[in-house]
Amino acid sequence: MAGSASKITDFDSWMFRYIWDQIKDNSERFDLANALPDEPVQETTTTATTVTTSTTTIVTEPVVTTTAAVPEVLRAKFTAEITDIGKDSISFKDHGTFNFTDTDYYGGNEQFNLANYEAGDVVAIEFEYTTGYSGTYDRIDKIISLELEKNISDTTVSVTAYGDANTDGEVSLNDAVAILQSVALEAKYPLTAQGKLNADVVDNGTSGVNGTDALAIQMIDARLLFKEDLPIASSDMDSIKK
Ligand SMILES: [Ca+2]
Ligand SMILES: [Ca+2]
Repeated sequence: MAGSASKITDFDSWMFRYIWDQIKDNSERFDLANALPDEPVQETTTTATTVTTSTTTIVTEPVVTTTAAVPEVLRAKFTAEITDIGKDSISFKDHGTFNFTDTDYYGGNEQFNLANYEAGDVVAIEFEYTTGYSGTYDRIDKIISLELEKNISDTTVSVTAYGDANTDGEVSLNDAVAILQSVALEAKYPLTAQGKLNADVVDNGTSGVNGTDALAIQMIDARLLFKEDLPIASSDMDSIKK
């Protein structure tokens, strides 16, 4: 019987021709142009496998590129003027521009918070930064040290109220406390540039801010002195104390 033998027989050939003739006679019923079988299924599978293989190869290439651009952590230390500062980038004169994209870099230490600085300030800074990350510039990851060498604001700030060290608009014992705290532990209790200017009430401009300034404010609270007496020379204060 046709199809059941392991070899193609004359009967098979005859059967095939017969069927083909029948189909041609009914050509209107069949799409003969597309009657031939598709590519053998096995070949199609082989082609698909090849495509898959080559796709895998293409995917591998960017991985290699990424590996070559592994970020590198470096350290920088210099004293320079801040020439420009935005919400996520800072430029130093002769030292380029860096990104800082989060708040972790200053570890909660406000002295290291770049947002507290402005263009024109001169800072001595040491920090770790990452190269080869996806941002525009190298990124500052951690401030090691940061000191303000020259505050651009110093030349523009003027006294708002002598004795108002905490700049709340009042002259009170709180100002004396703010002064004493900053004298004892400036890193933790710093006065603002404005506060420092207001706080130097005794021997203004020559003595800096110290315990004597706090004492003068305590004397105001005790009505031994008056706000209008400020600033005052230490010699005048001594005569009042006697
Ligand atoms: Ca005050
Ligand atoms: Ca003083």
